[in-house]
Amino acid sequence: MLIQYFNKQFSEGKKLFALLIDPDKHTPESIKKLLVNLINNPGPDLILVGGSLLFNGVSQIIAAIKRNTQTPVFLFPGNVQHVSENADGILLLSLISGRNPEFLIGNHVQAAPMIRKAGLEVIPTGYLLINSGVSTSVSYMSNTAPIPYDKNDIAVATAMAGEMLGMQLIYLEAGSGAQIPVSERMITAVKNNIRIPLVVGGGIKTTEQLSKVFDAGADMVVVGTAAEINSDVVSEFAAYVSQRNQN
Ligand code: 1GP
Repeated sequence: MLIQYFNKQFSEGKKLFALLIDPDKHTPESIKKLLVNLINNPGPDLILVGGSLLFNGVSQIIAAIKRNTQTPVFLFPGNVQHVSENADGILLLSLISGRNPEFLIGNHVQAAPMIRKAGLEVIPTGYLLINSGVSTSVSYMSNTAPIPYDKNDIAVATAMAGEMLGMQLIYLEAGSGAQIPVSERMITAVKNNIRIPLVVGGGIKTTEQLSKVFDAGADMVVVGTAAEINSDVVSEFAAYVSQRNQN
């Protein structure tokens, strides 16, 4: 189980880097180019595939990813249509910052039989959308309001509730393409109040930002947009994490 391996890494203070691939931004050919470039370089620890709104299905892209890398591929679903047996597992997101029952249980009920049939590893994930100053796709598509940027107490209480409900990860999400990532203060406040690993994503574009988010307490960081703009950041970020973990 990948979560057991990850938990062991986190218990040793290691940091992990996940690459988010949006199927609408790639073709099987561009995926091959992206991943072949990583063969002799450090790569991500995990590849997530998904998005809040997709015009393309996820299965074809996952198949292309798996032809070109051994890195585990997990679904990062925006809704029930994004389940695919080609993946190794799924971050089963509960949008606990919101109050829309469809993203707390409705989609999960519809997806459960498909997930079980596909034999996917399931990682229950408490997903908290944090306001990053602009309206995001995930907020609009999920019809939920994000937690205000500076309301650390609300984020802490929500993450604690997620842990108490049995989630195995807490994910602080500023939204794909966010202008600013989740604040370091909020990351630290949440990290200090939960006993499960903390994932942070949204708006991380530079190694300096990556470093600050890890320093604040993130165990795993998810990067999507920066890698779409410049694919070299994938090996750059992976090399940074690898070196950091050796120190
Ligand atoms: C979005 O957290 C991820 O769900 C990644 O965000 O695309 O801004 O890196 P970016």
